[in-house]
Amino acid sequence: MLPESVLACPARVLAQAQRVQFFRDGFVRLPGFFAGPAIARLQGALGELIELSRERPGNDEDYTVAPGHAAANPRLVTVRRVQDMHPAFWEFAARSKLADLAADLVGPDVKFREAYINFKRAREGEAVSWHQDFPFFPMTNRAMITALVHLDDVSEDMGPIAVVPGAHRGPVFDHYDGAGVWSGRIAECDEALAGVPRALAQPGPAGTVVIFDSCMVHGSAPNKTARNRPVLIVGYAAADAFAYTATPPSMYSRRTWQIVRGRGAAQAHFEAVPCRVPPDWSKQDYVPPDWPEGSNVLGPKSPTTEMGAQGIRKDKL
Ligand SMILES: O=C(O)CCC(=O)C(=O)O
Repeated sequence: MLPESVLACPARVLAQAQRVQFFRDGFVRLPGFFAGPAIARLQGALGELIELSRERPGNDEDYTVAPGHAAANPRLVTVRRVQDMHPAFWEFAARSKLADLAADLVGPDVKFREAYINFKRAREGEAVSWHQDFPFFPMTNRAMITALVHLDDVSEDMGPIAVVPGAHRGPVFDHYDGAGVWSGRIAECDEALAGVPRALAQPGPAGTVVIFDSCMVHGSAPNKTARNRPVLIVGYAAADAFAYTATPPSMYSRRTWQIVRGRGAAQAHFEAVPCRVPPDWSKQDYVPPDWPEGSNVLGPKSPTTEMGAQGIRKDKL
């Protein structure tokens, strides 16, 4: 759906002015969108995933850990596919008002893309390079969005997500380096054109949601504080947006592209979004290890894993 058609559908959780703002600026920030109990449930689930990580000695398909990670001292960088790791995260991604928010921005038929948590540990959590999401998994149209949910209070000096207002209306930048190798980031020489100097950090209390367009230029600074910055990242797309390249194995789950609002699409909607295609993710790592903290280093492939009765993956029970 094009923005005019989305805006013509009744809003579920946003004011119409906020939807208009989203299409104009490419993002919207909703301080404290989720109240205490919803965030407390996610924090509890996160605590369980941290406990599970004590049994994981190093990087694997679910966890990326920092050097020194040990059972006695979990040092997590990223937990992937949290929708499969704990039922609270799937419930949140599929049944909470986050999916309604997605429907307000991509149209009533919404599919789930992925969910993961970036920790950005106290004093150690590094910057995330400037990038756009679209070139990682290009779609037949641009109605794909990413929501960051603050699982704790995030101040300016904790490395909150930063976005460049209006950058989604500019070009999709090359995410390869000068030698033609995938870098997963906008080249430094393109940063000014991408508007990076105008980027605005998006701090906020726990429960804040920052949601942005797939072509938004975004990144984040290091965490300079003594507190961790756990953020849940959930991606959605319009039902009629179809990926035209392989789904990265590090993202794949049986829930990838599952409809969470409305109905599936009988036809793809096509919109020209010129974009250099990413590498074939079925054959190479999602992002090279030179990304900060190796936070997207690919673990062993595990495309599907059966779920146990509690919704926690069987290999974790
Ligand atoms: O954790 C962050 O600050 C940014 C996350 C992000 O942009 C990503 O994972 O693509």
